[in-house]
Amino acid sequence: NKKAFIFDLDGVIVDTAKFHFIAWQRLAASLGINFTHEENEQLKGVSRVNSLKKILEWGNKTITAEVFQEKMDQKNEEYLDLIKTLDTSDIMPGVHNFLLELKDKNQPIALGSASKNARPILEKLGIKNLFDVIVDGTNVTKAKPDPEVFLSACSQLGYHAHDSIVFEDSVAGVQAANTAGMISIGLGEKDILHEADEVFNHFTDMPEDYINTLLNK
Ligand code: B16
Ligand code: MG
Repeated sequence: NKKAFIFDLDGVIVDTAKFHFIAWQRLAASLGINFTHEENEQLKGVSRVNSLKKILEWGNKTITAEVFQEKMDQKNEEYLDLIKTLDTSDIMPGVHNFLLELKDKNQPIALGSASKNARPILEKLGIKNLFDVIVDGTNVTKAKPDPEVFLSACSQLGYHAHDSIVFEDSVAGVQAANTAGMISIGLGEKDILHEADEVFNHFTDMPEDYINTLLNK
């Protein structure tokens, strides 16, 4: 009995969401835009370019294409600076064990992230070799909630969408998994991720033998 296990990166494997938030907040401030926590929720899982478009929209602001590119670079530099010291200790609770258990059960593992920084981050965390397939922001053309990233991951693993399970912390990502016809497991708050098939605060909150439960779904 096998399934394709597909993991989002930011907010699922590692708590980089808070660093994205700080970097976007500074960027928004540099444009004279106030950026809230609620707005940040809506940017989770959303690509860099679409995130900046939304911030400008919310702030009622237009900038030239040149400045737009500058601001995207500025945000990423800020973000890279914030995540400089990431290491194994920054892996979210229970994730490492969950991945090792999957390996032990010979289950295929993929990453499905919108981030263009996914590979260097997995390397910093020391878990890149656990992934059979990595699909990230450098491989896809359509951003979440489009299912492209997850469909690409499952087909590269050689699985059907209905035999795939996605772990996501973002509304856009849960929608992408659902649209693809995959099982969606939300990591975070139930009221925000209510579209997911099941929601847990952390991997450590999953019931014992949850992997077997999932394999029998
Ligand atoms: P980057 P995920 C997403 O990663 C983040 O949730 C989102 O906040 C970020 O803007 C996006 O990646 C792009 O990231 O600027 O590093 O290319 O959650 O899909 O792993
Ligand atoms: Mg995420």
